[in-house]
Amino acid sequence: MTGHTSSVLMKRDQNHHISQKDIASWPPTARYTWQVKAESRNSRYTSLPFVELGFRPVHATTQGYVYIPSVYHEQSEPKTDTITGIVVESNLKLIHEAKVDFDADLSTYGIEKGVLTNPAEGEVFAPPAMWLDAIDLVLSRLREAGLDFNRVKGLSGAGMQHGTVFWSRDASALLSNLDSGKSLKEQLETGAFAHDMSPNWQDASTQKQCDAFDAELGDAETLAEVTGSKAHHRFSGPQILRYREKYPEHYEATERISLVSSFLASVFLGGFAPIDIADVTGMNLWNIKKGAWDERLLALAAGGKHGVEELKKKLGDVPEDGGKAFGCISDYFVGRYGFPKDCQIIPTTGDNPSTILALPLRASDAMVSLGTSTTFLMSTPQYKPDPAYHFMNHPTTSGLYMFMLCYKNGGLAREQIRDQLSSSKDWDQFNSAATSTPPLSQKSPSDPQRLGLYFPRPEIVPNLPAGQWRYTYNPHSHNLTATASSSDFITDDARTIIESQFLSLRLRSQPLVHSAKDPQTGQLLPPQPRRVYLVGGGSANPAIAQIAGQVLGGVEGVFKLDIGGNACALGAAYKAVWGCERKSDGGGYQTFEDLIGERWDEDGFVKRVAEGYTKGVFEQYGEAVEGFREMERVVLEEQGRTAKEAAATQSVRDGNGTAR
Ligand code: XUL
Repeated sequence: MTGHTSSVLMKRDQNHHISQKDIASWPPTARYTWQVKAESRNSRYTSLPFVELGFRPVHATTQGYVYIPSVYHEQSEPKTDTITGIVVESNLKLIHEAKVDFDADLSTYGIEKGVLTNPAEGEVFAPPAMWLDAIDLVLSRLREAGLDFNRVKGLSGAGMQHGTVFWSRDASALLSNLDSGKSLKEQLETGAFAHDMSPNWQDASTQKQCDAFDAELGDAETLAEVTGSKAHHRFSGPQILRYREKYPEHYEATERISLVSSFLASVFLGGFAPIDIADVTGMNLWNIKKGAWDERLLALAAGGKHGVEELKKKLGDVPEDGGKAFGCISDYFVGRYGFPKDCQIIPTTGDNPSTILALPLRASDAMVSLGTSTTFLMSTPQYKPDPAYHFMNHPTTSGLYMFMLCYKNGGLAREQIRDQLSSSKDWDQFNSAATSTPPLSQKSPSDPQRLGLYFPRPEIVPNLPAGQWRYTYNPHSHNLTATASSSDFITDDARTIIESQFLSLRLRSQPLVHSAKDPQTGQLLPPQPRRVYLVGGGSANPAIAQIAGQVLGGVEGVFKLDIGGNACALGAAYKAVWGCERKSDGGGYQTFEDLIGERWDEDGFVKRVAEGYTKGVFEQYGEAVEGFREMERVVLEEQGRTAKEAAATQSVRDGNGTAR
């Protein structure tokens, strides 16, 4: 932003400033129409579009006029079996929340944890028709919860990343002519899809296609350099390639391919919505530096150069601006629920990009989502791709990237140890075992450090089969010794498993963090995150929070988002607030971080739950990172993984990318 801009509410056709006092005196049920005008350095009252104000907001501020619902796949525990609608005011306060649990509410689809499986081929998928039912159901639950849809000024959402939805050639006409007297499913299920299932992020059916993707650009490193990630089973590029090979007629009959996020936006828009600028980087098809589809990878997915244009058409254009509305809501939702006709559809994004929008995350802040799986997210201006993890475009802010580590083993692995400790599945027992064991089980500095890997499910980071491994590491001699077989459980495992999960995060995020001054003493501290934010089910556990701070550090400490709802949904709602209310001064738009930062109620929204950097302990874990890296390498080699995969346990490579 170049010039200073402030917005005021203006009564329509009158140059009359509305003050906080005026707003407070409005009767709550009256209907008002106001215009937002901008005072900027160069021009008075010119640049902002007209904004209708419906009923007086509950907590009115001079900017308080937007109510946002967000529909998404839940980020925290478990990940793919719910859809939630939340509503926030423009001051970011959560006012409504409703949930649909696929297994409990939509069991007629025969799903388990929200998905269907075909184990013989490693397939995991879900019917988009079920999501249509879930959208109608969650909106009717919001209505039951008292939401007046007429107040909703904008809507965004988040969808499970990587999943693809294949629309038919009739879909566009069907989407734009929906009858609000009938359900979405009734009208779309039979004609709108070229294929009735959508692959899920847990799908593992595409090894052959992944090998082809890695090989297409030379190797996994180059693919990661170009697209932000090496080939992954769940990524849409390999999934589209397999879909075309397995169902050639369905591919042929596909007019448009959406991600789950753009599927949501398309339904709300009543027409095909573009794929979002962050979610497109979870496909292995988008050239991040060029900001365009990579034609070599499109040709691979499409079966040759001749198919590139057709596939490009199926995928559509990807707008750079994650805040610019796609248009107004479909009449279906106006008629059925009472949304205002001009309710704006703001680009929807993936569940992980949405999660980093749940707070004004600063560079060097880390977010750890502790659900069934674990994800580690950072917002960073550095582009340092590596096959071991993901770099994605930031959903709102050009020049920033999202760094992500995604583990399949998280909560489930901790629960397994908890259950070995306590037949009554008691977390207190697990926590007291974890906190009474000294760091790395070292009773004295000369003791070796105890390390382990605990994977009840095959892991992505590193690429290992299910199993448990335990070692000791001597940081002085660098000796690593296998100590026990997988069945040898001891009480120390409660601590070792938490340490193991955080050591893996520390190992891989090392090159993205920097030295900073201790706010109390002014002393320069070793490189570490400024803050560690915990979200998701595991964030409520004090033992996990304490060990997170000891291993990862955190100049200002470890924090928990304490705002109800959950991070992924809130991020989507905040994105809608930003899209609807960001100011423009002609030279650009107010950034997401600035807008949310201004409205962010630090004391109300986050809670400091544990110490971060602790001198001595942090350095002790620094030594353990070396042993941990070596342990992963040895186990990978033992399991017959390639030397390259073993080398991928190294921390991120140096090298600067170009910001988009
Ligand atoms: C990220 C990933 C998962 C899904 C879960 O790459 O696959 O986090 O987004 O919803």
